[in-house]
Amino acid sequence: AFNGSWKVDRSENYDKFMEQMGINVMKRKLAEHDNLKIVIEQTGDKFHIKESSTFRTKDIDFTLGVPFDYSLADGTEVSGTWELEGDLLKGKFTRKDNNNVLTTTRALVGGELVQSYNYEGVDAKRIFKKQ
Ligand code: MYR
Repeated sequence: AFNGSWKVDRSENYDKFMEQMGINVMKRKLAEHDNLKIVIEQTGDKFHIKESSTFRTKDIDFTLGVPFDYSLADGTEVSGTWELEGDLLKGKFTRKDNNNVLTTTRALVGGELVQSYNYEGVDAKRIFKKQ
């Protein structure tokens, strides 16, 4: 159900979230307009994700419940896991530089893909439309 090509349409509180992540204002301004697109291909419990934005293109492979490494667009490295709970994808990732935890979820809401983020008490959302 998550399968498809998704393009970011709008964000909520993303600037504050990135600020909490320690990202400077110049990078935050660029990141607000990153034109993020993700292509999701799920086969059983395996996911292949193609991420593209003004910053980079990246291929990510993971299996539900199996930890993997990922670097954020600003170079911050995290390690963690996605799990499926009902219709909700739940991710829990730990920053390698300070051991703080970033949680994130993906859900389908009214035909849109809603990705929520939490880091150190700050919540944000990015909402994607199917292409
Ligand atoms: C994926 O499923 O797309 C790859 C794994 C995602 C890991 C966690 C993503 C958090 C991204 C937060 C970006 C915030 C930049 C400050």
